[in-house]
Amino acid sequence: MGSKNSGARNPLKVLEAALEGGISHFQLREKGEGALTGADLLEFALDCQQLCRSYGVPFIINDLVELACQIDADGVHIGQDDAEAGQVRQKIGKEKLLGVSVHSVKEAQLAAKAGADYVGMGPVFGTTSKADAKKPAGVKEIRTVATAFPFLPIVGIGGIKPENAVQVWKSGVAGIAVISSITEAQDIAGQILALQAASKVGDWK
Ligand code: 3NM
Repeated sequence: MGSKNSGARNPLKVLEAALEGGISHFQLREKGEGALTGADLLEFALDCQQLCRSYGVPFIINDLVELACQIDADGVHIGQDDAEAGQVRQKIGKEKLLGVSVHSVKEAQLAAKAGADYVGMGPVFGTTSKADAKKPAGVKEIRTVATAFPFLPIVGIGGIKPENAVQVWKSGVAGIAVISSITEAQDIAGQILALQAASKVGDWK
C-alpha cells in the first residue's frame, strides 16, 4: 500500500494494524493521484520502515530503486516496464529481496535468471487499486508458471479477498498480495486471518 490507499484513516495506523494482524511482508507502493514525492515520501517511507522493523517484517519498495538503496530497504519490487531486473539485482546486491511482476512462463524464466527471489502475478481478479492494471487473468497462468518453476515463489495479486482467496492459494502461489481488502477492512486483523486461513481450506481432504 501507499499513503493514499487507506481512505480517511491514517496510513501508518493501517500499516500498524496489518503488522499486528500478522502480515508477513510489506511493500510500499506510492502511486496515483496525490502520491507523496521528495522529502514527504522519504519521511513516510522511513516511518513505514521503522514500523516494519519493530515487527520484524521485511520492508520492500515498489519501483523506486534509488529510494530503496538510500534507506536500506529489505527489497525492491519492479514491473516489466521498470528497470531491468538483472541491473536492479546488481545494484541492490545479493542480500536484498528482488520481486518482479510477470505474466507468462517466458517472463518468469527471465526474472528467475536475472536473480528474482519471487515473482508477482496479476491481476488475478478485477482491481481498482492500480490505474493501469491489465485485464483480470484468473489463475490459469499462475498454475502454468508454478508447474514450470516449482521452486520459484509466486505471489498472486489483484482483487484478492477472503471470498476468492482459496482458488488463488490452490493455484500454487507462495503468497498473496493485497491492498484494498486489508486497507478498507474495519477489522484488519480479522481480515488478514481470513485471507491466511483460506490457504488451509481443503487441506484435510
Ligand atoms: N499490481 P487490490 S494488481 C499493485 O496486476 C497491483 O500487477 C497488480 O490491489 C498487478 O488488492 C494491483 O486492492 C492492485 O486489488 C492490488
